[in-house]
Amino acid sequence: MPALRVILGDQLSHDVAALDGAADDDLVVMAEVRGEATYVRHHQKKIAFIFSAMRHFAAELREKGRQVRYFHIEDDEDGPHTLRAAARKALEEGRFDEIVITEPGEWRLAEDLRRWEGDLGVPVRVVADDRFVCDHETFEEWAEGRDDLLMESFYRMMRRKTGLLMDGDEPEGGRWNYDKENRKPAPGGYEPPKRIDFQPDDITSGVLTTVAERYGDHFGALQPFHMAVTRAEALRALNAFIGRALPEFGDYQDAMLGGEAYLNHSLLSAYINAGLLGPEEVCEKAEAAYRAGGAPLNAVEGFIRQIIGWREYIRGVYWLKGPDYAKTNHLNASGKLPDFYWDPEKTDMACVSEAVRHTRDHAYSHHIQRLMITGNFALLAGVEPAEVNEWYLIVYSDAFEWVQLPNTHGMALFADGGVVATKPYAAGGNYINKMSDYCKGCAYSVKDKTGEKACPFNYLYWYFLDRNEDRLKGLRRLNMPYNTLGKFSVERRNEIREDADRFLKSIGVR
Ligand code: FAD
Ligand code: DLZ
Ligand code: SF4
Repeated sequence: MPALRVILGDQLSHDVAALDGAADDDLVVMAEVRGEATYVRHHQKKIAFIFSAMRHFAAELREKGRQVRYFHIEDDEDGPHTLRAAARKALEEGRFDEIVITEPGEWRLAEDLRRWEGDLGVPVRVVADDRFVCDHETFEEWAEGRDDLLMESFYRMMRRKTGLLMDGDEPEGGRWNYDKENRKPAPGGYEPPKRIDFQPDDITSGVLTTVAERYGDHFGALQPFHMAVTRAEALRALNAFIGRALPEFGDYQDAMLGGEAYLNHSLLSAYINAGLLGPEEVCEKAEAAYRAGGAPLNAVEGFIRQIIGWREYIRGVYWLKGPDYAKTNHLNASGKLPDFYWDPEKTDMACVSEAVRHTRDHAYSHHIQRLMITGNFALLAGVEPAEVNEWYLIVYSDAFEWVQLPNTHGMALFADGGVVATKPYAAGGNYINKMSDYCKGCAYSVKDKTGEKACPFNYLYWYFLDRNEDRLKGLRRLNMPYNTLGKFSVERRNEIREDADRFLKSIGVR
């Protein structure tokens, strides 16, 4: 008897493991379901991207001769509301002797899958997701017995494993990491490369109408919609990035510029995470550009490190630590997420307003905005990790829990007590002023350290160190700021506490 082969919304790769060895009479099941579209109130653009990419992928499967049972969200009144219910409905419509599914990217669905066999009455075969460079066993072996899970050592293992940017056994150019060269602010008048605006076809237009009707009250701008929704389009986006933006990707990786959402970033995360592009093919193209003299080593190494280093490492941590990871709250943060995370007009902080505006308009903001603006602010303000995690899962088109959670909970909030980061990524206004042009147009003064007009990042930074002294003072990499704080007078410390308290109350964190 044939098998049911279930493909999830982020498994849109023609070589996905659930399709390995598929017979002609096997049935592929894909389902747009309200359970997935609303378990958190995803950004409208994120839902549109996933539904449109799913519909295009199903059409491609049919063109290749596969039989596909596709559940559309428009038929949701009478249709299944969960992925398990979709599988049940497909089973009722034919005779199948097993379900094959690629392991999902979230604990929530992995746990649900454990109930499928008993509930549906057919064997369920869950196959490993081999679209990653590092499998679970390799990551566990690497992590075993280590005092700390330093990304850099994991990354070197991945370089050796893939052979990317290797010169025999040595790293290309003699160094593993060129990060020091990748911290330049963008010069005044810098014009970032142009991006391809993909125009919605009939399928995407239909999805946009449906999303507007059903999820129009979710956060974010649905229009204009210019994302790639097929592998062919994603490949065009990749090639355009390699040709236009990669050469200066390294230089301006940490930079921020008013009005510029993308700078030299690749915008490929949503496509890689959904399965339209493979992580290794992306890195191979970047390496080929370097070998052909089209991009410098600092840019290409920096880019490849993000993918075979950070991305694989983050996934490893998610599965290694398990569902309890999200329950940690090392800094005991309990504040409420300020309203301005949902509305950029509700804050006078130019940097935060800009990051939230990009997030609202594009379901995207680049790494430094996520880490050093919205993440840093939530860290300094002491917002409860669960609220921050949910925000990040909702607002970005590339957000799936396996990648969102360790980045937010660990890297940005230090809520895991230092699994992912060796110290909190906390910074005051000086850092933001150095790496951006935001402060020039801000209602606050980055030079002022205390008082009504002072940049809130300034006093919140010291207040953060002050209130977490017991938990953080022993960290070697915080010796310098704690030495400085130690020299502050009692009056100055009190002034910082008063400013912070006043400000946090005014924005509803307390
Ligand atoms: P580029 O800057 O061009 O980087 C190239 C690629 O490297 C990305 O496409 C991505 O695949 C990978 N990458 C880079 N950094 C990371 C990282 N830290 N973890 C995993 N992959 C990385 N990334 C997500 O894919 N989904 C998320 O939900 C997500 N949430 C984040 C939350 C916070 C608080 C932070 C600090 C980072 C988060 N990231 C997340 C990582 C990173 O910010 C995004 O991958 C990146 O901004 C995507 O834009 P890009 O494709 O232009 O990336
Ligand atoms: C994020 C998402 C959304 C919005 N909708 C669907 C859907 O309707 N059907 C589906 O199969 N997947 C969807 N996804 C992705 C899943 O929620 C989930 O995040 C991933 O499959 C986990 O790896
Ligand atoms: Fe942000 Fe402070 Fe600069 Fe304003 S002054 S943009 S709040 S860092």
